[in-house]
Amino acid sequence: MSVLEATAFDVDRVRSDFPILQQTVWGKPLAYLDNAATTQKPLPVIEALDRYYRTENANVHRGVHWLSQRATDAYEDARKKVQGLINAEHDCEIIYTRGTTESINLIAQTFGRQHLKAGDEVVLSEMEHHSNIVPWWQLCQDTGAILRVIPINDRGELCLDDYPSLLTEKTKLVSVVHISNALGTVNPVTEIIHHAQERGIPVHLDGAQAVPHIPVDVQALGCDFYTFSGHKMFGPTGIGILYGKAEHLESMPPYQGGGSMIKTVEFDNITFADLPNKFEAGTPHIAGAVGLGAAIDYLTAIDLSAAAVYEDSLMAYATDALNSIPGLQIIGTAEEKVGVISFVLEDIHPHDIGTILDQEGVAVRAGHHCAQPVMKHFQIPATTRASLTFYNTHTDIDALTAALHKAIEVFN
Ligand code: C6P
Repeated sequence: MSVLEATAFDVDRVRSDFPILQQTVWGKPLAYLDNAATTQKPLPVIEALDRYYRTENANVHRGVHWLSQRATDAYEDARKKVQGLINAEHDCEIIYTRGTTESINLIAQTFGRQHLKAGDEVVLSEMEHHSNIVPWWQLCQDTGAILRVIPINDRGELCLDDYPSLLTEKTKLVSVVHISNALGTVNPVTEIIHHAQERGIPVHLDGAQAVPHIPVDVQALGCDFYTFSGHKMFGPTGIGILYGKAEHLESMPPYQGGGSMIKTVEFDNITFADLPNKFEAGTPHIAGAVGLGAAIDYLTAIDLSAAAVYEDSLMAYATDALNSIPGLQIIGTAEEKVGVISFVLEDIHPHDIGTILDQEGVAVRAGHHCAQPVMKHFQIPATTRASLTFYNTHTDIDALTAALHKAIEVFN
């Protein structure tokens, strides 16, 4: 990549949109490298939340009054923005949830319960986040269905050769992560979907780490379900998305019962609302949806392809910098990798590393990253994880590297 390409993205201008990044922590400039856990929020998102509560707040879909109409319009406009972002065919295929976790639980408890019986199988991978394991495990406990697992290799890539043989007439769903939060691996989802759909098996993709980094087109992918969280893509916490093909969502039972999700209620008969309301019981996170819409506007307004080129060059810089530290081993060295660098350093516990880094103003995550099977594969209890996005800088990486040298000094 040429220097020109790498500098085409104006990171200083973008950073000025994120007030939280201007802070110091323990007297040091903040180097926020925990973006896979949650991203920071740009001013337009903060202002949209403020404006919503100052000028538009009311309940949605209920009132005839002016404010309620405004709140409903804002809530539904945001749904259309999500539809545009992932190129869903219909806006009713976009269901608001609390986040990826709730979206996956919704699929498991509705579609899963409807389609799985004893002996049936759900295919996952060894690199799943617990959110894409536990709901399926719970469902298997209840139904007698079985989990089958696509293994990973020592680079942290899926062993795709083993995948087609896992697909049988017993397989009722393939549910895999698009980009791994623990390793950064970008999975070959087109191939995964192709093999499954050749056999008529639906596919869910956990897109929690993908939507903030790469363009996602659910129609081009052809996946049946796609899930992600607002807070990992510069939007508020407590709002997430379940995309499902209308044909599935229409035939699935509701997840929760309550207001807004019904057509008629009598004590001996209840009929349910049409999509998407059938899956949105109770008062939703209206401000969250509005903030998510503002985050999508923000992402659309900055040059995302220039941001991706910049992010790639920063990943390469960070990988080289960390590889040059004696005793440091990167966990997850996939050919296709985005945003995440997990590592172990000598025998220093990641929590100790994380604490020392914090003293230097460097925010990373240390632990199993809710991906214990990944840790088991690499026979380690935990990693330290630096996760990057387009507002990070070479200075952030230099601060990380310097702080790691300090950690080595402290522990030797
Ligand atoms: N990963 C991380 O630090 P929620 O919490 O519902 O917004 O997202 C859950 C989730 C599901 N799938 C993947 C791939 C994820 O990365 C996450 C969240 C955070 O890696 C918190 S554990």
